[in-house]
Amino acid sequence: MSERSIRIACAQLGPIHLADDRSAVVERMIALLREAKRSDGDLVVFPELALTTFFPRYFMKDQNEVDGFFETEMPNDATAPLFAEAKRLGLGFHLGYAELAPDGHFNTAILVDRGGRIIGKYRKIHLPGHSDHRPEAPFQHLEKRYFDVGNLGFPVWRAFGGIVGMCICNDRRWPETFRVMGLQGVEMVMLGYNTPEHNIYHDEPAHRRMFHHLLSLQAGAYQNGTWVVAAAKAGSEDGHVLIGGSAIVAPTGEIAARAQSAEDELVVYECGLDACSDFKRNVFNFDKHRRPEHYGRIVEQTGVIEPD
Ligand code: ING
Repeated sequence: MSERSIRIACAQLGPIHLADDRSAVVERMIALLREAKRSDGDLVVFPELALTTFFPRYFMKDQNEVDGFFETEMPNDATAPLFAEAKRLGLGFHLGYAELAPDGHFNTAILVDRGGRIIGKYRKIHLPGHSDHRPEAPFQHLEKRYFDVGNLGFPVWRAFGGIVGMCICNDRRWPETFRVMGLQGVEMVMLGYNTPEHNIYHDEPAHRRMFHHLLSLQAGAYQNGTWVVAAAKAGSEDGHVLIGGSAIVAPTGEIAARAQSAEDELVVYECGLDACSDFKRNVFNFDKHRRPEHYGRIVEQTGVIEPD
């Protein structure tokens, strides 16, 4: 039987400034779609909140101003050209955007098949930062203010010849994210991220941001026998620096390919899905080795309960 594989085109985006409108961003994304086609790609992974600047860095009192960063329909006038070009080129894609839905405001990612149909949706569950305005901080991180907690769980889908799932940015730092998908047999997790280089809570060297980003991807991949594809929105957005480091990580936990720049950049790699099975059948054969009867705290507790 031929090796099952997905030729991934991880599409890192450079900065999107407040002044950049969605149509200019969509043009950049269409250029990346065409490059992916030239590279014989199957599936293009765009970043989190890929249509606008990372607006949770700003405090906005007026809800109408906040809602201006959200999409009420998908596709819509701004993104229809992206859907049309992907369909014309026969490419699937992953897209992160701010979703304004009847049931709330969500930091959302969708999976679109080669025919332009939305076959999967995920809404970000781990929302970092704070909900209160912190005027003394150099920038805000108001995802807890602007987004509701995702209400779709961590689903996976049979698509592109395998079992695929999604998460978003901060989700990657929580092992539960990958494990819940691992327990559904996931073979590829796609995610976008916007990660500020500067930590406002405690001083740490910039290289450590990149280390923790890659560590999270590599651990999630290895411990669940899955490919992990992570696409950054990178570079300086109106002076606020976001890390790059878009990467494709194999089920071995090794980095198969990564971006070099902090600009629009395509990282292409043929991801052999059968590489997952070595880990799923042996060292991480969940059915054979896991002992959930001892894991109660993981779902019964939210925070830490220390011993007396
Ligand atoms: N951004 C950051 C991320 O999780 C962050 C927030 C950075 C949290 C560094 C903790 C440490 O990569 C988003 N958008 O979640």
